[in-house]
Amino acid sequence: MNDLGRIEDLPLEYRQRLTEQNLVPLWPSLRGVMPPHVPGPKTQPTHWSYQSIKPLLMQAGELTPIEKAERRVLVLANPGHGLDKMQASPALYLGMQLLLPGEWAPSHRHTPNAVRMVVEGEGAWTTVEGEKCPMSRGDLILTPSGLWHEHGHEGTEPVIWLDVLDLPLVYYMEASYHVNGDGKRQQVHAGQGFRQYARGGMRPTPVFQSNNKRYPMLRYPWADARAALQSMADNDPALECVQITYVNPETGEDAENILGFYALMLRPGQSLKLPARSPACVFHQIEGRSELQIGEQSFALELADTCCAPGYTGVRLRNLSASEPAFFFMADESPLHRKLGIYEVRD
Ligand code: GTQ
Repeated sequence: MNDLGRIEDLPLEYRQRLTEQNLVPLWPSLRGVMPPHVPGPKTQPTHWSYQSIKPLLMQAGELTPIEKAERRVLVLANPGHGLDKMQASPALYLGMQLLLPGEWAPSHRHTPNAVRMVVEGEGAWTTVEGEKCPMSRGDLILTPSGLWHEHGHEGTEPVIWLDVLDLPLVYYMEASYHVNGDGKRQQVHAGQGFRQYARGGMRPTPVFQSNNKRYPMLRYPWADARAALQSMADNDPALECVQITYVNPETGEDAENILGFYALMLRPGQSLKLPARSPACVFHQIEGRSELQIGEQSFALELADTCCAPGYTGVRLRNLSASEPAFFFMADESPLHRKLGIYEVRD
């Protein structure tokens, strides 16, 4: 590779004249913005332990009333980007949210798309555009861009969930904003997408009414996702990667526009090598214990732990139990990379 000219090679007076006109010479920075063969990621492989997060989140519950927080969240920030950037990867934001019994996080809507993966506790719900979605461990609930949503809690124990948003990207696009509701509870209407679309391969027939909702399914119960994975594994004992994608049941496309969401099962004792792909990816342990090798680094994942892998990096997953399956929730930037035409699989 030939060496390109450095900024220091240019006379100071010339550099100053460029700056005055808001001009920059490309060649000293060309290799930096387009490095050879692989990008230079800021995203570092990072592990967040749920056992470490939980007491700090409970303490936030004592320190900050919900009225002073609106959303009581500790953000899982990737040190490679700087903690103040509040991002796990270029497009992924992760937060652990606590709602205490009787609390209410009022209705609002915002441009970033969000999902919730329920980690612990019963009795909370999220109402999305009038559809009340109960929150149980492992359930995935969508709150896509522009849809009104609020969280409430009628149970007796704290409820904690993982928020996954495309906030870093939408913020970078200078398109991130929110709108508050009228401070009242949403009117709840009858009908729930997870009942309407209760079985794969069957969708409601629109004889009198069209099924033209952009987001027909807002809650994906863990019981259904788990059963789908288990029956895939039973159906084909040779199937290496037992994984499902959360999709829009009307179109079969990704559930949201920018981030992709998946559940993955490792059989007892299974080790699985995922190829290096261009998008960054997040792994959250829903059941079991595992070891994750991301590039050269290894992490031990306990229940409800979360890990982030940069793009262009192979990931090896290993179930640490010889008798029980392990389950992960995953989120990645694949839909975005595909739309941009930059999606790649390397090996
Ligand atoms: O629950 O609506 O983690 O608006 C960040 C922003 C959660 C939410 C977050 C939000 C929410």
